[in-house]
Amino acid sequence: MSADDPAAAAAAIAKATGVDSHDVAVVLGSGWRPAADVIGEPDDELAMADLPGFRPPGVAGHSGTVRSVTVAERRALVLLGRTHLYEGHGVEPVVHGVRTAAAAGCRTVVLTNAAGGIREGMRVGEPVLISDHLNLTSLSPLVGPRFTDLTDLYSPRLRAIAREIDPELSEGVYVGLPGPHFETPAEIRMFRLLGADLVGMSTVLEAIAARAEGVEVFGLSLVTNLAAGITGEPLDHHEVLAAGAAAAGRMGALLRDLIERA
Ligand code: 6GU
Repeated sequence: MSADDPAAAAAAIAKATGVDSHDVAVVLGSGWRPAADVIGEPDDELAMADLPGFRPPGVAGHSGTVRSVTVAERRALVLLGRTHLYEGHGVEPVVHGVRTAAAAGCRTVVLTNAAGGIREGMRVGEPVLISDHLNLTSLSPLVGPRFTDLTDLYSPRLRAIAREIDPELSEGVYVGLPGPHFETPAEIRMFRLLGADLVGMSTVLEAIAARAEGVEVFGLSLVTNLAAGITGEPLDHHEVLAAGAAAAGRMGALLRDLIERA
């Protein structure tokens, strides 16, 4: 086992928490930090810096810890922060959290993110279930002849459970881009023509890596701003954090109930 092997990180988590196997992992994206406390009090909280293969995230709104949280009969790993492609370390660190979760026993991964809303009528602060994605990073986390099927990548079963919990939830297609720049208004018009509803800089590679591990994937975007050219206002990372703080209660409760029923 090499030092950056996800199995090494899973072993470190098992040792630090005294828990052999976790059930569900939740990756909290930009602005989602305030939802963490609503999921539940952590039994343990570990610094990503102390776990093999993790790169502490450098973005505001990402704190870089892994919590072990008991939710009813389930034990969840909550990753506060993720590594993005735009940090420049390649694909491996981007999917390390998801692979570690799989190695730690998780059969379900919940991927959350902050997204720009493309679809007409979307509002800032609106949560949207990811129904499918367009991977426009031009990359794959898989190497070699691993011809992985991505049909129903975002679990219809878990989406149905989420809509039972929160019947107001809509669904949308998420475009994943490398960033770190936002899109031009012309690009947003193109994505709309391609059937996209949401745009962001994460999630798609993690979802593919999770599928390849046989893990059920659930994706949830928080619309933190309307995509370029829709309002005429420039885009700014601070509105991402503000929208997250405002939606934290509703989002944390949804995640908690979903973990319980996943
Ligand atoms: Cl508008 N674009 C991208 N690429 N990522 C975002 C976003 C927009 N809003 C939040 N994250």
